[in-house]
Amino acid sequence: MRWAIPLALVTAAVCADDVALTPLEDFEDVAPWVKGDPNTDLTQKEVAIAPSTGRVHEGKQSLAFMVRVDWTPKPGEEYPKGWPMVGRDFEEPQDWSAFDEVRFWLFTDTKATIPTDRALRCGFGIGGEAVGDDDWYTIPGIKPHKWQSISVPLDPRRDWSQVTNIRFYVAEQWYQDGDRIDFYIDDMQLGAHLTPRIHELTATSRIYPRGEMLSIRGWISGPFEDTLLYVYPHVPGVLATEHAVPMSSREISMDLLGDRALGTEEIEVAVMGEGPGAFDTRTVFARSLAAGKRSYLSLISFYNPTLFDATAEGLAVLNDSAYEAVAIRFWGGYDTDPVPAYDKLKPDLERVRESVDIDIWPWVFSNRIVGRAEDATGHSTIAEDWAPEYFERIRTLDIDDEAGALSDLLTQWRHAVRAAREWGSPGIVLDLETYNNYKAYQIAYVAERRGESARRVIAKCESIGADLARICEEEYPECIVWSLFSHLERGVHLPGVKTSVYSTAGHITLGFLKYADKHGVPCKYLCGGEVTPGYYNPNVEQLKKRIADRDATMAELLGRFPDHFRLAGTISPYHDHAILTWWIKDQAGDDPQLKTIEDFQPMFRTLFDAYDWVWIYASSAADTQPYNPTNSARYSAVLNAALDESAGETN
Ligand SMILES: [Ca+2]
Ligand SMILES: [Ca+2]
Repeated sequence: MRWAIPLALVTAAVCADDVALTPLEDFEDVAPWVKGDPNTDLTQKEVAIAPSTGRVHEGKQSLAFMVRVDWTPKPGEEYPKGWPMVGRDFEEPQDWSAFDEVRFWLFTDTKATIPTDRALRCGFGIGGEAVGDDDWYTIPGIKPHKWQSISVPLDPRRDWSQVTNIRFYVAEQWYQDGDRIDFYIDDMQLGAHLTPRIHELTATSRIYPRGEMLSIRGWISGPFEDTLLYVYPHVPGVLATEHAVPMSSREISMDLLGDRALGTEEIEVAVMGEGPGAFDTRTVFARSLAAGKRSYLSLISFYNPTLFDATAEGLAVLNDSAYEAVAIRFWGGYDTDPVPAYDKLKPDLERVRESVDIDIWPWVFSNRIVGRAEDATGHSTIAEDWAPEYFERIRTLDIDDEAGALSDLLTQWRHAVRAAREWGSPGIVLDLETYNNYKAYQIAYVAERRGESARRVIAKCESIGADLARICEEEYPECIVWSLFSHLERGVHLPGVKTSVYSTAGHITLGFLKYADKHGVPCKYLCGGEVTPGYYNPNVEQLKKRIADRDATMAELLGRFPDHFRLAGTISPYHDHAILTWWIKDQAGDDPQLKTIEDFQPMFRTLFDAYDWVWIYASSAADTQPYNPTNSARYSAVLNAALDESAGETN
């Protein structure tokens, strides 16, 4: 094997994990290190720095970075909760392009609780620039009172040939007022990987026409010369075929075209040299979409009638529309009436089923269990005189059914699932928006308000999700649950909880998926996409970027629940940009690229290529009026053209 090891590394020490280390900073002279943010404030009273001979990992001294959190506003200070910082500038730019990581030793001395998500960040400035907002590295797993070896990866997509500074900072708001934290830093080294490693890997087929291709993107660290990238698309029940390409840079870029991508559920990537055995392997979930398949299109809108006011006359326009489905509210998001017995609904169920030819999906709101609080931030449509007694009884979120709201929700859910089965509908729509109080999404807020641990709130939310899945199992096992959003895009870390923490809605989703998986219920759960790709994107490029980003962030959970978890897409189109108001006006601005409904055809096409299920959110903010026959015909013409194109049904 011939590795192109840079000359600088010839004398470097090779440590056990296949990394050659070169000294960078031993802190035996701390004169180059200064406190404060050179761009804003060098005085920072919250910070002191000093050489330390008491806590040393190497040589005679280390650097002490001492932070005294102080939220009290001071004269002339713009931000009382500031960003205590320490750093050094190099006299000459340093060439780090041969290296893959920076290592150092860290000793943290404090009586304060060290936040588990963010406690200390570090970054490196290039070409005289400050560290970019996206380039800060959050040092994970900091423990007090011991020396820890820290490794900061150097992003292989960046040019590291002109490094000009090193910075460390904390944000005062990560801590509590009055907290004292002393960080000791010693023995910084540059590390070069002796063998290639996979730094990042994503795969998606969704941003291309159906069946066309699957793209694999990513980066390796370490040497790329003389390496081959092996890609194995895993198609269930089929022996994996391999595709190999030599690496010509650290960037992974491989496209599997047509048949080679068909039916793929997972991509395994291996970085190989000339010898046997892989240097590194990684598997990423990537389901390729079937060619020639037509997306299932639903209209989910507050223009839709409810179970109790829907009429054949009102719904007739949908019979000739592009929609295969419509969502009907059984009870509104703010409904507090006693839930009727199922038999009482029967006349309405029969009348509505006979009123329209397309699929009807019952639509249920989990806001029923969200309490109203003085400090609530709720949906802006909540009226002043809106009946509060029911919701004021609820302690933030009725996870223990103390107010009976959870029982009411589960009864509504059971009725709706049963109705979907009796109607012959594919499933039901779940709206997890906490309209009464957006703070009720936060596990920490709910835990604090209820005086319970975060872990207990998470377990209770997951138990609600499990109840929803169990009711599907009992009433309609094949039911598709189409959530408007799943809230599984991004997990955070909370003190005392080892795994990723999502919102309360996210944990209801997770509870559903876990139950369905464990009990082999043949139901499915669709993440609707209200969060990503979101209702509004300004153009196809932005929409495709968000679709690819979503694949990257969701791959792990899609791979964990391959039989149950699916992605759906959404969009909130409009026919006249000049009449936009409210949130959609805020996003589109005065001169959007998308001006008329006809301009949306490539947007629709992109969504239909990306997802087997797509819903149109017809908003009142765009005065869409989907039940106006003229509007319906105009929207449907564009939607049908895009559906035909995506399914390959055009001539
Ligand atoms: Ca030292
Ligand atoms: Ca301060």
